Amino acid sequence: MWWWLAACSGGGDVVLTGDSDDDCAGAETYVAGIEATTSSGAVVSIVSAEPTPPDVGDNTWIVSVADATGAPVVGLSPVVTPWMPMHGHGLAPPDYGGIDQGDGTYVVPTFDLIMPGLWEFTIDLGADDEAMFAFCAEG
Ligand SMILES: [Cu+2]
Repeated sequence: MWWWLAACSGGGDVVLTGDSDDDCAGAETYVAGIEATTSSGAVVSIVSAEPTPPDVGDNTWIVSVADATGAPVVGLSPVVTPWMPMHGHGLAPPDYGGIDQGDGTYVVPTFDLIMPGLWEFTIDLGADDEAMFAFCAEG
């Protein structure tokens, strides 16, 4: 399959077997509403993910942002950046800007996870105030 090579050429220690157990060490188990806290104390939550759990192919997320007291934060421009740490690559385009729904939720444009394995998702609220999730795309 061409995309294995396209995605991972030059990636060094690339595992191309179908056994993803080792590939996904460190992955979190996705549940709706899963939370991560940024360095400033904001709480980022993935309130819905289609498909559930995140998987190879097109994914559409809705995330929410709340402050440390739980109050919704509006007016942000959160940016989601998927990354495969074991392969040293992301996606093209690399970044997906969440669209403010005005109630503390943000719709993330569809992104296409191009291969199975461990994906990290950095969500930058601006000024490098980031939360991160890590999920296994089983494929
Ligand atoms: Cu890869």
